[in-house]
Amino acid sequence: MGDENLHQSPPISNVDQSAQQTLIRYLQDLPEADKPSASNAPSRKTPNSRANDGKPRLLLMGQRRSGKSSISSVVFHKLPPPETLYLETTTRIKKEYMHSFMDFQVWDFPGHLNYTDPSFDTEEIFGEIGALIWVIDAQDDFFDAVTKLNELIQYLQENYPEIIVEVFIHKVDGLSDDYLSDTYQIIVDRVQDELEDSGHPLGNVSFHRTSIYDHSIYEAFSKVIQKLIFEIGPLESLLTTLCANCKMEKAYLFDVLSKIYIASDLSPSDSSSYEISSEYVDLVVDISEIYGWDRNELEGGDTEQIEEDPEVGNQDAESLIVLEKKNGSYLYLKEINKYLALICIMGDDSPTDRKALIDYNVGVFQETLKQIFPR
Ligand SMILES: Nc1nc2c(ncn2[C@@H]2O[C@H](COP(=O)(O)OP(=O)(O)OP(=O)(O)O)[C@@H](O)[C@H]2O)c(=O)[nH]1
Ligand SMILES: [Mg+2]
Repeated sequence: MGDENLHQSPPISNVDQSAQQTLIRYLQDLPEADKPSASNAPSRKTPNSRANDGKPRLLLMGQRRSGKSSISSVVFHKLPPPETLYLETTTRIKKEYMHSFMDFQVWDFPGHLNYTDPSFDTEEIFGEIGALIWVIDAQDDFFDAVTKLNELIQYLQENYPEIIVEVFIHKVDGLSDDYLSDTYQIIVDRVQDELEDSGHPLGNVSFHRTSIYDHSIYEAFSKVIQKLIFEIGPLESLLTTLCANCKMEKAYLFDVLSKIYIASDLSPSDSSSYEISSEYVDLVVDISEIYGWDRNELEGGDTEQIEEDPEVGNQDAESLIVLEKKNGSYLYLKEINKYLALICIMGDDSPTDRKALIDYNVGVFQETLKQIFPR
């Protein structure tokens, strides 16, 4: 499933160039490279957060029954998609706090909420937002939803111009390819035309085709979250260098529990690579649930005790290193820390003879990442 930007968004990452070079040198087998000092460590602010508290907010808005609560439940709570049929309509804003490689919040809005109502505290809602996700039910009559979206975009551009708007053209399962591409084009054109007619700039509006019944919803969320990661530029550079050094086809850094990938190398990506990788993450999570151990207890714990106890392992994340042939390609997975896993698609030739080199480079990558996401 593809997405399309109306406008090229400005680069979000402002990480100091010398820090970026240091990170890249780390990966280029230069363990003696200077470590970025603590004072140089990238501050974890989000692009739009006026509070600069580093906790981006994702607002899920759209018409009634468009699928907002289903999206939140499936992606963040692992609700099986068919069970969303039994979700009740949302009557008040549901705020959820996600603790992961970075903390963020997801606010699920009731469909009927009217932001122009004087009782609606717009500053509280839009003042510290990371991204606004507008969900449109593509299986229903969507003209009203598009009209409301246009009004909202215009309101935001006048009052909160820095907000990123992400349009999820949702429930695309069950639609024929032709119908879907027509629907997609109609929605994009209507937004574009209305904004042009009203003299507003197109701004940062992106469109995604999504469904909770396949991987598209995770891919769309991944792209939204990536726009909120302050360190995305260096992360992508690191992954691209890793791929070049180890002859990998594609590398993804996954948030294990949500299956959102927070970065990938800069080579073109296709949905099938993401699908293979995310299914593998699922498998590993299932195995970890049986054989894994809870590392929460070790946080800030006694290092000596950890080292001595072979049952507990070491201070680093429990590492699962795998080389397995799947769908004609070898996959390599390494758990980076308790939230993140690196998955690499190795291509056709057998990477077993390069495994030591790959392990070494991935180890260096892991060390570097600790400085970006220190938890
Ligand atoms: N076919 C299909 N149905 C979906 C999808 N996502 C959600 N639904 C269905 O859409 C219906 C409405 O979903 P909700 O998540 O409750 O919608 P909502 O936007 O939260 O609705 P309100 O809380 O009333 O504003 C449910 O029956 C879901 O099963 C999807 O991707 N495909
Ligand atoms: Mg709801």
